[in-house]
Amino acid sequence: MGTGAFRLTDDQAAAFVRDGFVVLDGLVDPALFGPLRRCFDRLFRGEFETGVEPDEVNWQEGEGDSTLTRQICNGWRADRLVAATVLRADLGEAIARLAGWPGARIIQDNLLWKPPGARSLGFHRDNAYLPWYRPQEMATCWMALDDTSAAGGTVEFARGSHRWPDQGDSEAEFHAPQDHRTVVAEAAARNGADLDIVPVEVDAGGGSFHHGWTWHGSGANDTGTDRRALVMHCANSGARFHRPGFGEGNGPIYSRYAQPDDDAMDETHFPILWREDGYRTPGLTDPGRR
Ligand SMILES: O=C(O)CCC(=O)C(=O)O
Repeated sequence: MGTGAFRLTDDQAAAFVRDGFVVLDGLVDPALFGPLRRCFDRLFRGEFETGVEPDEVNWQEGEGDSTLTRQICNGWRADRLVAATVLRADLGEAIARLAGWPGARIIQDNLLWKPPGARSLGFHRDNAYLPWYRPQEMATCWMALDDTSAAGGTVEFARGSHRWPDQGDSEAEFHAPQDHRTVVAEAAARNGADLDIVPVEVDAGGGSFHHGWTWHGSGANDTGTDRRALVMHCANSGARFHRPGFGEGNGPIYSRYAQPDDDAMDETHFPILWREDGYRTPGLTDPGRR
């Protein structure tokens, strides 16, 4: 990206509509690779710069299973540089345009760290975990902080799967299933579709955007190098809580931010990154302006 803002091309937007994802280079300024990797070190050690704990901490140094992919969700609440990266207006704009929304707000970030030898993440579709808000949609930007490869367990997408009509998900194991592709193979068969799996192989700083109904997951890291990724999952800027879904998907974690008598999503907890009328939640930092 250098220091300029990211701008989506028409070809990239067309690929997203056709395939349910698009792979690209240059999403993250190389000057931030080192500082962001150090954020991963700190957060997985339990050092939270702002004093606020992330919403989900699934791995910590000294306690976590060394064969699992390390995961933290909403690290932006804990760390200012993570916030400056996953709350970027330019990426929010790209996500909103791809999803066909008037704007984008952050729902969840993921710090994913798959060290050498770490196991897979099962195939899944993000929208299936979101019965707690409406519209029940997510669109995502996945940013690699290391060079990625199929052998290194990079994220992989089933091309065209966002258009498969049968949306009946089997509740699959997310962390380290025996075969991370079993559920997507079953889904392809239910839909009479050919399974075309595409790994995101990019240099550090590259990555992808994907649709909330696109099947995706990743294999084990069979290389000798780390695979770290920073992920921003966004919703429509106008999203509101949906109480009947609070107990399902990841609702029990995120619906704690609802007011007792109002379904509005508070921007303190789910900031608006970009809206077509020029609005952005006040006070959000951008990289380089910490
Ligand atoms: O990085 C991965 O392996 C999975 C990422 C993922 O599930 C996502 O970006 O939605």
